[in-house]
Order: sequence, then C-alpha cells, then structure tokens
Amino acid sequence: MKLSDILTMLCCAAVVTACQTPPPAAFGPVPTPEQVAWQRMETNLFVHFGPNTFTDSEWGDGTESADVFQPTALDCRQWAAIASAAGMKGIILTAKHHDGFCLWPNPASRHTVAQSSWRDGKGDVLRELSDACREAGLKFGIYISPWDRNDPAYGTAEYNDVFTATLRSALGSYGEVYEQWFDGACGEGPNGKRQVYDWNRYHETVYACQPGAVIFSDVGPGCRWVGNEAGFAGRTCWSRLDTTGYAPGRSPALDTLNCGNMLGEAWVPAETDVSIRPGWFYRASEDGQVKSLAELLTIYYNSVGRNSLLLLNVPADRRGLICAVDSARLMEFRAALDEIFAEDLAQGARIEASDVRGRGYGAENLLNDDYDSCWAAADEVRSATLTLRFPEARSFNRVMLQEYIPLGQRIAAFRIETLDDDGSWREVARETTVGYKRIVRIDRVTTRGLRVVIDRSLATPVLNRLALYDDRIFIEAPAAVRDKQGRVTLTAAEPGEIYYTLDGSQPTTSSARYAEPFTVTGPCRLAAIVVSEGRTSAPARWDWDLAPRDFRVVGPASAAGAVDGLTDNGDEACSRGARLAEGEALTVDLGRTLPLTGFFYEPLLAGRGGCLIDYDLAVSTDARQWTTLRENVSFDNIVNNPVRRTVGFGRTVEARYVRLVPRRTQSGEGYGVGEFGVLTDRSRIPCVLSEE
Ligand code: FUL
Repeated sequence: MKLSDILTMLCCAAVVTACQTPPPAAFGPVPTPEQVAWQRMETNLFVHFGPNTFTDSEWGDGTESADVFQPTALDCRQWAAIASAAGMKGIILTAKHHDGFCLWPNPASRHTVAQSSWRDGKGDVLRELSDACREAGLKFGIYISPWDRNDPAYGTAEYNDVFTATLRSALGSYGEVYEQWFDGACGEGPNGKRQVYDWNRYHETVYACQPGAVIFSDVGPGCRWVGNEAGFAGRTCWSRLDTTGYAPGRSPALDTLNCGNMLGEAWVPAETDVSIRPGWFYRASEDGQVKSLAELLTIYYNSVGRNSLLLLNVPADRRGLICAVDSARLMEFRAALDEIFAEDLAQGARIEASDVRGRGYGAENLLNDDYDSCWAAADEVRSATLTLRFPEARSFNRVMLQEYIPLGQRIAAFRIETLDDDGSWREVARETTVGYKRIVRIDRVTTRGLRVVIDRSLATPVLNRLALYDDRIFIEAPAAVRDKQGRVTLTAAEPGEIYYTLDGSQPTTSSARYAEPFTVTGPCRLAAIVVSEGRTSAPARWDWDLAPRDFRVVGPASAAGAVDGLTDNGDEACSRGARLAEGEALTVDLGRTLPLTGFFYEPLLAGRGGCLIDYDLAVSTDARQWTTLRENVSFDNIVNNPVRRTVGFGRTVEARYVRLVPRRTQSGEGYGVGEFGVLTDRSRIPCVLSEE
C-alpha cells in the first residue's frame, strides 16, 4: 500500500470518528432487553378459566370438586386465532387461581385436571394453549396464584416447597414463557391461614426455568400492577418504582402503583390488567355487559397511551371457548385501532429541534419507524422544543410521543402547541410523563404547525417517535346520572345529538332524542349514543332498578348519601356517599313493602375510605323481626376491584327494611358506601317514564 493511501485511510477514519456522536448515557435504572420487548407488545390477552367458570364465582374456596371443571368443547386454537386477529401479541392463562385447581397435571398437587373426570383425567390446558400460541406466533404467559385455598400445606413452611415445585412444573414443561404473573390477592380473614411466602426462592425458580421471563406482581420485579382493575394508568406514569420493603400483597399505596416514582430505584413498568366484562371469570349473566368499543378505546388510550402495557381479560366460557360477543367486540376494537392509527399526519412535515446532540441524532429520526433511531439533545440540555411545519394545513386530534426507554425515562413535563393563523402558538395540552408511549388526546385542530415543548427533562431528552393522528372513530359515549327522584340527565363530551332507549335495545337516530332531563322512577335499562358529525359513539348502558326516592336511611343518620341514587364522584365531603364507622350497620327503609330479588353495595370511588369485605344482609317487613338472608359472606376481590357488587337472593322476598351488617372491613376502621340499593322483581314493578 502506498503511503498516500495509508494517509487517506487515516484521514477518513479521523473524519468518521469525529462524525460519530457518542450516544447519550443511560439515565437511572433502565429496562432489560426482555422488558423492552415486553413493553413493545403493547396489547396482550388475559384468559381467566377454571372451576369458577362452572360455579359462577370470582373466587372459589378450594372445596370445589375437580369434576366441576368440564369444558365441553375446549379449543385453545380458537383463543389464539381470536387473539391474533385482535392484534394481541401474547396470551396469559390462569393456570392456578386462588381455589388451587391446576389446569395442567401438576405432580405437586392433588387438585388438578388429572383428578378431574374431564377427558378422563388426561386433559392439559397449558399444553393446548402453549401449542396453540406457538403455532399462531403468539407469546405464552402463565398466571399462578400463590394464595391457595385448597392445598393442605398452605399456611406452613412446607407450602413454599409445594409452590416452588408447582412453578417448576408449569414453567419447565411448556416451552418459552414470556411473563409469569403472580397475583398478590389474599382474602384470608383475621382467622385465616397466614403464609410466609419465600419470594426470593420463587423468583429464582422462575428465572431458572425461564431466564427471559418478565415477572409481574404488585411490585415486579419485571412489571408492576397498575393499582386498579378498571383499566387506567396514571396520567403521570413513571416506569420506575421504589420497591425496597415491599412485596406482592404488601405494596405501596395504589396511587404510587398507578403513577410510579419519578426517581424510583428500579425499572418496573406498569401493566394494566382489566376485564372486558364486570368479572374476571365467564358468567352467562354478564353477556350483556361486555365493554363497549368506546370503553375499550378509553382503556387503550389510558393504558397503552399512558406508558403502560394493556393486559385485557377475555374469559373462556363453559364450553372452553371465547364467546361470540366478546370476540366480535375484540374485532371491532382492533379494526378501530387500525383505522385510527393508519395514517401518520406528521409524515412529510419539516421538523426542527431547538438542540441536536450531533450527527445521527437529528429530529428527522422522530418521523421514521426505526425503533433505535432517535433524536437527542446535548448532554446538558433539560428543556427543548420540537417544531413541525406542514406544507399545507392538517387536521388531527392525537399526538403520539415515544421516549427511547432502553436509555431510561426522562421527560417530566411537556406542552403541546399548535400554530394559529396569525402565526402565534396556542397551548392545546400540558402533560407530564411520556415513557415508552404517550398518546395525548387534544380537540381536533386544523393547523400548519405543531410544537412539543419539553419543559423539564431529568436528563437530556431522547425520543424516537413523534406522530399525529386523526381519530374519527372514538366519540366518548354519553354519560348519565339518575338522581334520587329518578330524574335522568344525559351529557355528551362532544357536541352532538343524544338518542336513547329505555328497554336496553340499541339506540339509533330513530330512537328518542334527548332534549332535556326526564324522570324514570321504576327499573329501566337505559342505552344511549351520541351522534356527532355523522359519527356514532358506542352505546353506553345503565341498568337501574327502582329510583330510591322513597328510601330513607334509618341509621346511621349521617349516611343519607348511601341512598341518594348517585354514584360517588370522589368528592371528599362524601356528598354522594357515606362513611360508616367500624361495626356500624346500614339500615334502610324502602318506604313500602317491595318484592326484592337482591341488593347491591358500591364502595366510595376507588375504594376511598375502605371497602366492606364480609357482611350479613337482613330484611324485615316491620323493622322489628329480621330475617338474615346472607350471613358472614364476602364481596370477593372488592379491595382490588372496588366497584358495585350485585347479589341476587335466588328468590323473591317481600320486605320493607334492609340492613347491611359489616363483619370485616378493609382497614378495620369503618367503610365507605357510595351507593346501596335493592333489586326488585321487574315483572311486578313497572318502568314509569314521566317527561318533564
Ligand atoms: C385479582 C384476583 O383476585 C382476581 O380474581 C383476578 O385474578 C385478578 C386478575 O387479580 O387480584
């Protein structure tokens, strides 16, 4: 080689080195490659299936015979096909719920499919589902409840051996498992069994069998519970969490789980688990309560759109299939997402950043699909502006941002501004965190420019995507309130017409048009839609019983808000609910003797003030002689899922007085009642509508 060639080579090498901008340093704890891959799955399917499916319950008590598990037409390929068509990337199955029954022949247990007469004890749901997932190109995950109401060793040190063997059996026999889901729930009462869980050993066992698995629990280590079962991550949502001193079932406050800790010590992103139905397990009686498209889209925006993964539960029915109504809703959901996010309106824009750290990190990287190409600013930068200018005016109502999480989560405050015709910038949103993905909903705007102003970043900002979309599908379904007098007020979030029916049938533009509040005193099934600019929202539905206008709280006098017809709205004054003291019963006079078929109890919003867990329910015709219809029974899973619980009596009972007697509360310091009411025999109480 000639000297001049060598010099040229050396020169080029020097130029290349000078052009290569060093990448930003990682900030704080960062995700493992498995956690990044997990987050990028975005939407996964949860399937609750087991003895509860056959006993119409949420929590089995472990005494169910193995023979109750009798799916008549189990087909996990059907689940996988539906999940794939719905764009889900993985499926997690409840391999063992709190009742202890194992859906696979677990040698460590005597309460499994092997002991069931189903398929002569040869059935294995984990085998079927893992095979089906592999064939469909889906990832496969396992839920196993540490709480076990069947295993005789539960509550002793020996149970840790049983549980470790159980994990080994489930995780070691069915190929790759992407997520191990540990439920933190334990409903053992004060006299119940206390298990000292050996979490270190459980985690070691999981990693020994599945080195790449992401472990879910209240506090991780792989991902954390989002702190509610209603389907929303915090508007501020950090993927970092302080975990020292906490364990599954002994977690930080729920709002901490919901929002994370800005400077948390570990990377433990939020997973939003929510059911498509009111309960986690299938019940035919809930076929009419499958979440609407609008509800699913709200959940999507509030989970995936808020830096969380969505784990959507769609339970299998008694045949062992996902039933048609759920599957149809999933298809609508995916079709809507595909349409909403089909066209990125930021494409073709001119993009500029107030700062670029150097070559390879320009703002144009925000407009391509390459996950690893980023815009980043110089190391010392903590605030920056990204400006987009379009060749022509564009209309959109969603702004999507993604931080490059392999280097940590940084942005703590940002604003979105759009360009007005007079050349001034107008603020349209002010938010906090971004994280893996943030979709900000703004009012539709037609503009020639947009800017994202990052006001506070904990380290130099690093984003890999900025996209704009025009969602022309999602219109928030109308909201309705019925007060004590039965007066119904309907409201729409967007301008438009509201149409409704009172018998639960699908409203259309030929149905009654809402003009002003109306009164319905009897039971009714209200369904309502909003029609705006030719678009129709999904129907919102309410199933109301008798309006409580003649109901009166006999005691305690301070609890009138418990029967005001209004669901608590979080008002600290409890104006729409009541706080009762520990041991204090709620007694209600219904005003006249009614044919009762059940009752409902609703905690205060988000379980504020604590939930009632165990109770008695008694009725009377004269307030002197009482008949106890339910004695020391539980509202299962109410602490995790503090929503209305409806309990049927299984028969009609004539009564004028109803009494809810607390046996055990969440905190031992009283309980909240957002609303308490009765169910009546609808064949005898008519739906009366009086226009006002
Ligand atoms: C809760 C459980 O108690 C529910 O039954 C359900 O499995 C849900 C996913 O987690 O904590």
